[in-house]
Amino acid sequence: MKLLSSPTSPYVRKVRVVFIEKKLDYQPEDGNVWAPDTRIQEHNPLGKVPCLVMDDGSALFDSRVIVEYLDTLSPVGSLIPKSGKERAAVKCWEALADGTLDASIAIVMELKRPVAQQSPEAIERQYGKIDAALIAMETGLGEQSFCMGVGFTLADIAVGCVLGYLDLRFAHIDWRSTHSNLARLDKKLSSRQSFLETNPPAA
Ligand code: GSF
Repeated sequence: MKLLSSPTSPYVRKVRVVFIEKKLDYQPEDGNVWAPDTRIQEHNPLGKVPCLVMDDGSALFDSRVIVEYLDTLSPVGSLIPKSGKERAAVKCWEALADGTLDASIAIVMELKRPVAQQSPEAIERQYGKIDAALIAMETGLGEQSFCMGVGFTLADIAVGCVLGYLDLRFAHIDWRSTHSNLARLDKKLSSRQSFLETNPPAA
């Protein structure tokens, strides 16, 4: 399997962490989907990474679909509960985390526009989503060892990728000083081989 990726994408990192946690092999293929000569749309019409290209040439996207598929490939370290409310709760954690990434990237993209075309209101609205999501994660995690309680799941991976992305692109947000539960989780995740191996390069 080939993973069309980029070095700093937090959605890509989520998939790479799952590959490593599940002890599954893959070939990373880093690229720049913004480059004029990108060929990403040969595999993902949406033009986005991550995109998993299977040995038969078929493609899977987006990151949620890919990680759900990877979790079925190996009995090693199940990351998503098989059914019911527990499964839905893990995927809701992932939706909360990915939505925080969506808001973060929306700000990054808005700030790339010429200043005269930037919308402070649009940026503020996205920051509001990030702030509310961090509070929800902090509260949901609480004093527990992991997001879902005692066991490590995809929820922790998704949240960990958000925290790492905030450190990469939003170093001015001192989330650790106001979200001590998340700071504890981040410290714990950062020592896992899967997070060590996928640390994004400095901005
Ligand atoms: C989001 C992927 C995405 O926005 C997922 O995989 O979960 N819902 C999707 N990827 C960005 C790179 S990055 O900012 O992480 C991407 O490929 N953007 C290119 C574009 O044309 O939007």
